[in-house]
Amino acid sequence: MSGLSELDADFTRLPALPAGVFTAPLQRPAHVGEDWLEPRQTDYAADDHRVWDDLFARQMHVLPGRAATAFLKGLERLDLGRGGIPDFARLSAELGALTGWSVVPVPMLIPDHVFFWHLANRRFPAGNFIRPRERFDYIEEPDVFHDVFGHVPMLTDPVFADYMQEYGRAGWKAMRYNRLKALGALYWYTVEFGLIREAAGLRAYGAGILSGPAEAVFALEAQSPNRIMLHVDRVMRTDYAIDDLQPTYFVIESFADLYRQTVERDFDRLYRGLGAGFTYAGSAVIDVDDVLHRGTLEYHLRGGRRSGASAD
Ligand code: HBI
Ligand code: FE
Repeated sequence: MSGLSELDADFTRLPALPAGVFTAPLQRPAHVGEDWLEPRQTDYAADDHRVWDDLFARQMHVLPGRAATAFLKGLERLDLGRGGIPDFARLSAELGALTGWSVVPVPMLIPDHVFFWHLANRRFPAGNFIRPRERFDYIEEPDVFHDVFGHVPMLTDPVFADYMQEYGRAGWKAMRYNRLKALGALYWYTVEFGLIREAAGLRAYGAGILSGPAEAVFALEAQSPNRIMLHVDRVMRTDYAIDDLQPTYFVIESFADLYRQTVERDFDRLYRGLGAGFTYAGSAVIDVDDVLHRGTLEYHLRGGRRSGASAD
């Protein structure tokens, strides 16, 4: 068996975790079942909808000329700027007609294997709540703005939509080898913080970049970060920062190339050769890298967010 995912796995029902697999113990709220889905989307207050509108307006000052063409097209096709937090049922009907994906509400971070199972079934689990105004700029857990504004537009792209499903199927193979950390790095450096080379220049397609106010400019224009062409084996060995700007961004040629890299690589062999930890620091540049920009790493050398370093 090769490729990223378990070819013979049946994902119609939530599979049992294989024996000997270690996962983070999350406490499941009493009102959700094994699938961790909310029975229905929250009724939001009027100010919740205004928070969405204000976040949306702020991003639209930053993203033209910086977000990937596929992302901007997706925003428009789903009309995510029509006002207020989108209704998941309506959004799912529209997205379903384009690529067969739906958006389902979850209360919080859900366990990896449940998250992967939803992706394998072309369901995107989205945070139900929206950040309070007091935490407008920075949140630790993904809310409905990060999840829907940041992730859902890319699911209108047919190739990216297939990549996400493949990724979900891949989770189960990674768990069998206890190499979820490595597969998580691939998610991080593509789905959350990925850049793509377009004819007009570099653009961002990662939701972590596109849903925040500062990272698009930093990722694309600052001297500080490295920008390196993405190779699947390389990124799966690379550590990442979960609570700060990235020291390195990885760039893809196209979504078709990303998809091809992940389905052609024999992940059983890759996992057998990987250690339990990461080989490369997030800031490392190695001799085989195809480097587009070698960063000064000034932001991180100054101590990053903790030290109040400036991001320009
Ligand atoms: N849960 N709600 C939610 N959102 C995520 O993005 C998410 C998750 N659980 C696990 C998870 N992501 C990871 O498995 C991936 O980031 C790799
Ligand atoms: Fe995310």
